[in-house]
Amino acid sequence: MADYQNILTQVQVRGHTDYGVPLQTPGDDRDLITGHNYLAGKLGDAQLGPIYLGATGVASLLSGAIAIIIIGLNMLASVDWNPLKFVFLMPWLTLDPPGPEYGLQVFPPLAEGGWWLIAGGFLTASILLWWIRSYRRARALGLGTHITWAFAAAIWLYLVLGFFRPIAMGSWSEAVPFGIFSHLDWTNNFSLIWGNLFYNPFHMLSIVFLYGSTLLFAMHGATILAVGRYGGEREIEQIVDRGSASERAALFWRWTMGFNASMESIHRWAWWFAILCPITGGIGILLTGTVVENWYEWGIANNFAPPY
Ligand code: 07D
Ligand code: 07D
Repeated sequence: MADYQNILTQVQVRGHTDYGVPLQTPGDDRDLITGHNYLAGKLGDAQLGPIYLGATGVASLLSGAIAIIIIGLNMLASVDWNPLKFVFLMPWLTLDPPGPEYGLQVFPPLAEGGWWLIAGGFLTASILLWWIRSYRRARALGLGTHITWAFAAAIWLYLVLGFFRPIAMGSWSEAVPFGIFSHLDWTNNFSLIWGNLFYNPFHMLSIVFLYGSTLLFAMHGATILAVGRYGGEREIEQIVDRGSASERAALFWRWTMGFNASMESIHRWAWWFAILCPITGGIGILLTGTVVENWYEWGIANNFAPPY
């Protein structure tokens, strides 16, 4: 019998089709289409489905598809409808927001940012509908809504970048373009225009939580894998057991650094680090150009940037 089951072991998590627990909300019937896939079983559970679409799921996918089609057609038009160029030049293609002359105008000419606004509207609707879907699915299963609120943290940064800050600055031209390299150029220019984002304390905090998240994820993932041979993936139920994987994992960290997170608190640490990355980041972006014009000069004025 296999004693633990995870990536890179030869064990496939594959049993009889499992349709899941009965739903707690009446009328929430599920699609019963399921299947099994060998490659999926290499990475996680081999069972695919049943997937729940529902009204918000369908509406979200539809809005997302409209956004992608609008972006794609605009990109295709920019290479004279040449499908080969569309594929090979993809990283350089872009759909830009309206220029500064249009301010916050709701209907700028389509070719001069109008399509960007429409695509952005559909993309935002799609993301918000997906958020509602994640909330409702969690509730239907009787779960907490931690995943939904973590997603909301990412949506906060997305909305600051493309909606709240442009409104605060009085121009859609402040928003991020839709494009692979164009959004990198935007990011670089943003830092240059507003005096070096490195001196923005909220960019610093966001980096702290970004790096911290990877560190915590590595520590926790590694710890559980290391005690997998003692059934460590049963984390919570072992919390008070002696001699268990859980106790060994805790002792490892107390031996090496004097302190251990508990089996429950490590997940809270990870959750807070992850959500604080885009939360602090969004605050930093919102302050830029609205409250602080130049982060380097702000750093000098506050005695932490070097006045060369
Ligand atoms: C691995 C989960 C899967 C998600 C993936 C992304 C799209 C976009 C759209 C062609 C970790 C799917 C991508 C649907 C296709 C068109 C029009 C998540 C995983 C695989 N960025 N960014 C990328 C987005 C911003 C920055 C890559 C989105 C800000 C830097 C990808 C947003 C700033 C670098 C991408 C967004 C910024 C990237 C890989 C939204 C500051 C890179 C992302 C909606 C935060 C990296 C060429 C990834 C890269 C990269 C998507 C916003 C900076 C295209 C959807 C404006 C510095 N970004 N980004 O793996 O390789 O995320 O770029 O806000 O170096 Mg970005
Ligand atoms: C983008 C949240 C929104 C995404 C959502 C997902 C879809 C598609 C589809 C899966 C990522 C929607 C998904 C639509 C799904 C499929 C199929 C989260 C997003 C809702 N920086 N920087 C950060 C570093 C510099 C700049 C954060 C490091 C330079 C700007 C992060 C360095 C300049 C902004 C970070 C560095 C600069 C940032 C992003 C080093 C450029 C931001 C956190 C070592 C020259 C953003 C306050 C995040 C921010 C941001 C890291 C350097 C510019 C911590 C490590 C100085 C303009 N930077 N940066 O989670 O919040 O993003 O800043 O040099 O806006 Mg930076």
